Parts: sequence; structure tokens; C-alpha cells
Amino acid sequence: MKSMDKNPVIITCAVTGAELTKKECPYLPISPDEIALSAKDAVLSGAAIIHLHVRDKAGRPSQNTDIFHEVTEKILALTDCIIQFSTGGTVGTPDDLRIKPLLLKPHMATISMGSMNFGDDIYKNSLKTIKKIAGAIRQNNIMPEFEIFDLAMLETAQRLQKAGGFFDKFHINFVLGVKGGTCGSIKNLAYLTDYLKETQSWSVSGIGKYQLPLTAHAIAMGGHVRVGFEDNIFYKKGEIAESNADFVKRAARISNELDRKVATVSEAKKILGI
Ligand code: KMH
Ligand code: ZN
Repeated sequence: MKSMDKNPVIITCAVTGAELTKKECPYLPISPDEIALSAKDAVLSGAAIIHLHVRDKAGRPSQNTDIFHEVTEKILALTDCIIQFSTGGTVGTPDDLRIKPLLLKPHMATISMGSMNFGDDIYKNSLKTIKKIAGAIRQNNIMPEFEIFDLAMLETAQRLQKAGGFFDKFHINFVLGVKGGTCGSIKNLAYLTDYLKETQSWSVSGIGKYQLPLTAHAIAMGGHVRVGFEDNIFYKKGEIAESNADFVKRAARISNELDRKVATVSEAKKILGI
């Protein structure tokens, strides 16, 4: 494990996602202004990366490049941070729409490394889709984050790396607790991280009730964390959080208690090689 003081914790905030509605979470930021303000508060609270999905005027998930542009501009006018676009969109988004916003060249973009059941639906990421998204990420010189929901996805990423010409550098985010994916037990996080090289940067997104325990354990293990409404709306059992910033503040407090400082944006860029 890396020495703690030389390994600040990068906090990513996934501010809105593609699946939730205001009905489920009244504090969910949806409009460009709401997303930008929520992102600013998250960054002021310690987040270095904003994981971005956007919505159309009706609040539906969208991969519209103009909306991504508008939201990105609004966030960066308010705060300095690493902008990470989702190429996942929502289940069923066609490949071409998933990659179109990458023309805007965000600092980072996600790429999911396989298919899976996702709630009642199927989140499709065939090898053809993965290669297409990877090509667009490379073409636009963007730092990739591999979204890993199970061991097979990690093995797919490792196989593609081994074959050559995939990516020189990448960040790994384990997404644990999606209904249909690997559950977010501590044992599963330990098991998955065991497959990584010691120098590989990684984080974890614990979905729902897994967010808090996985945040604490990832920080203790030397990893990084992702929090925010996309992954979890409950601050405590039965208590809906009022802001993304509340989750970020809690992750920052845990980091400090575990004697790891929270990474600034420039420290996060250095760690990730952006
Ligand atoms: N909305 C999920 C189906 C990502 O952002 O890269 C996919 C997702 C992953 O959220
Ligand atoms: Zn996402």
C-alpha cells in the first residue's frame, strides 16, 4: 500500500446520474444551473472530479452535446475541477449518442467494460461498443476511467491492455451494489482490488447502502472514492440527503480521520496523469 501522506484521496462527485428523478429525490440537480451549482458546492467541499450526466428540459437523461457544453461551461465558470463525462448514458442509449459529447474534449470520460443486468434492464456494452467508445476517447485525447462492475469486466480491460493499442494510462472505478451487478461487500472490494497492480489508481462507487462502508474502506485501503446522488440518495437509513456536498463533506471527514488529506484539483490531475 502507498504511504498515506503521499496519497491524497481523490473525491469524485456524481451529481445527478441518468436514472433518478426529482420525485425520488427532491434535491436532485437537473437543470444546467442546478447541476453547476451543485457541482460548485461539491468541489468547495472537497471533490476534485465531477462525473457528469445531463438532462433535457423535461428532466430526461440526455446525451445532447449542446447541453453537455452548456453545463460544462457553467461549472467551469463557477469552479476549477476535473470534468468527467459519462459515456454510459442510460440503458439503451445508442453508441453514437454515447460518444458524441466527447468532441468537447472533457478531461476524463467513463467507459464501461462489459454488459450486465441493470435493475430491470440490460446495460449493453459489447466488445464492439467498448472499442468504439475507446476509439473516441483516444481520438479526443481524454483520460479514461474504466467502470468495472464485476471481475469479468476487469479481465476484459486487462485483456485489451495486454493486446496493446488500448490505453497507456487509465483510472479504474469499481461500481458495486447495482442490482444485477456485484454487491458492495467489503470482501468484494478487497477481492477486486487484489487484481490491480500496486501503482494503478482506483476508486469505488458504492451504490445505495454500500456507499458509506465502501467509502470508508476504500480510503483505509489507499484508494479513491466516488459519492453523490447518482449512486445514493440516502445520507442515513431512511433519510434523504439534501445535497451532493453533504456526501462529499462526509467523505472528506473520513479521509481526514484516517490521516489522508483530500486531493486538490491539481493533486488529482497529478495522480491521474492528466
Ligand atoms: N447510467 C448507467 C446505465 C457511466 O456513467 O459511465 C451507466 C453509467 C455509467 O452511469
Ligand atoms: Zn454515471
